[in-house]
Amino acid sequence: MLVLSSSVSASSSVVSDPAGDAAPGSPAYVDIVHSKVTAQVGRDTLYFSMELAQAIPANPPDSFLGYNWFLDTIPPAGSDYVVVVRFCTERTGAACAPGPLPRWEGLVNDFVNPPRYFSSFKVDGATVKAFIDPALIGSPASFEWQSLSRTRPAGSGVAPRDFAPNICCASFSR
Ligand SMILES: [Ca+2]
Repeated sequence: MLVLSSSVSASSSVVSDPAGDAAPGSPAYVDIVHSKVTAQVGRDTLYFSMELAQAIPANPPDSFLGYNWFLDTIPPAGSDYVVVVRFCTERTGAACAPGPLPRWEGLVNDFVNPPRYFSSFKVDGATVKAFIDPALIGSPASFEWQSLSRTRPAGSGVAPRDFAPNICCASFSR
């Protein structure tokens, strides 16, 4: 089959995940059904998206929601960056940046430096979208990745609610 690429999307890494496999008691809007990384070469942008089994409420009743893509860009194996879109409230705890609550925020965490916040994200019904300057993650040509969802911050001791892929990792190259 001959494939002609005419759009800005050049390469994608897509993971499908079953509906209904999130941690028991979780809302369907943390149950991942698709997760994807796409290189938007014409814009030198990496597009991260996650589709959930149900639309995220416009005003979530949750104290916290987190949608994360863990990226392994540098050997040896292990996460070097996390792309995060999260919903922060007065009940979240200490995990979020100072500012008015509740609100959504996007950030890249490299586990060493302070988080770098970005505004190029969108919570669009059942899809969470983040558009990242590759320089924020060290401009890798390829990386391994795994996405996950949370209803409590990482430091809370509450495990992620769902993973895609369930077993680390998917491979992306641009
Ligand atoms: Ca799922």
